[in-house]
Amino acid sequence: MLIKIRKGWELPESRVTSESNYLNRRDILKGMAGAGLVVSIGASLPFRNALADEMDPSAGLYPVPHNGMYKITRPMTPEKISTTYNNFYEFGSHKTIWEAAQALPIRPWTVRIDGAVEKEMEIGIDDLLKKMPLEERNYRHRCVEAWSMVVPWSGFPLKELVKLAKPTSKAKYLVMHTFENKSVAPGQRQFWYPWPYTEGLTMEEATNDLAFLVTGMYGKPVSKQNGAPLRLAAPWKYGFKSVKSITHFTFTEKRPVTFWEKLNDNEYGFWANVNPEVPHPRWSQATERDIGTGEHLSTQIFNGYGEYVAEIYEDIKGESLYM
Ligand SMILES: Nc1nc2c(c(=O)[nH]1)N[C@H]1C(S)=C(S)[C@@H](COP(=O)(O)O)O[C@H]1N2
Ligand SMILES: [Mo]
Repeated sequence: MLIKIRKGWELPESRVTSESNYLNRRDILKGMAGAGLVVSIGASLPFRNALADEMDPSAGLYPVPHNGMYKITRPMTPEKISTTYNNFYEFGSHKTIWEAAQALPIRPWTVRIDGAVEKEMEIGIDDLLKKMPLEERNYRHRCVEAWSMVVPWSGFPLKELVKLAKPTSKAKYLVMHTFENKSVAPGQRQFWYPWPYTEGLTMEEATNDLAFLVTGMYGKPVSKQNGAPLRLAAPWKYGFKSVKSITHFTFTEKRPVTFWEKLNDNEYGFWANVNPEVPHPRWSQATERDIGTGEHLSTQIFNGYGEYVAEIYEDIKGESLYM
């Protein structure tokens, strides 16, 4: 295992606060690697075992430099919770899909970029990773179901992918699709869902600094259940916008109808910006439960990221911006 030593300025806030699971596991792994124990002990770790990390060809890229711009005042969610309490309907409609998701093959993984771009392209995930400036950011994540977490994601700004794609003036939206593979994803055999999972952002949203493509978490490659090898984090919007395991980006003139919108446009819209004052038709959005601490917290407008994104919406009239 390639171990990089961080410089002082790269230290994440979690080192100085309390994310003990994150730190302990890393230190333990380093110790094990030194003692040549990774393979034998790794295979028995319950969640994301060291063996899997070793086999991911991107493992040596992490940890990446920490970007401390996005401050978090809550404890980091322990890795064993954020990797075992998930929404990923391709693998089932309950929270414990982490084991089923291990069936997803994540290499080779080709990403297609097409639509209103200068030149359509296909690029392998490891070649894409080489071209992109990887960094770590601690982000809050707020699910529309009123639970939330704080995760140290690694990845690169979505706007860097937009730059690579060179969209034409016709591009108004960036649409993102998840893989389609019924043989490994039992949920995709349920024909009443509008597969593939599809999400979209306006170009202004996609090129906002906050929009982030995740390739890692907790200083390692992102787990399959959390959307390996490439997922979105759009932390000012409800979690369902943050599409996992992306294989296809397409730039369009027309607004896409997204997965949840197709299923129920009364409850899940295109915009889905977090707002404590706009209830879901079946429940309040005023508070949220932190899945790490169990605490109930007041939900913030734009999930607390208004300083970065509120101005995007100032001139948009007649749209349901908060559902
Ligand atoms: N492809 C795909 N992406 C998805 C989902 C899904 O079911 N399929 N669920 C979404 C929802 S509702 C949430 S809250 C987040 C959950 O991300 P997490 O499991 O990393 O917490 O993923 C989002 N991305
Ligand atoms: Mo969600």
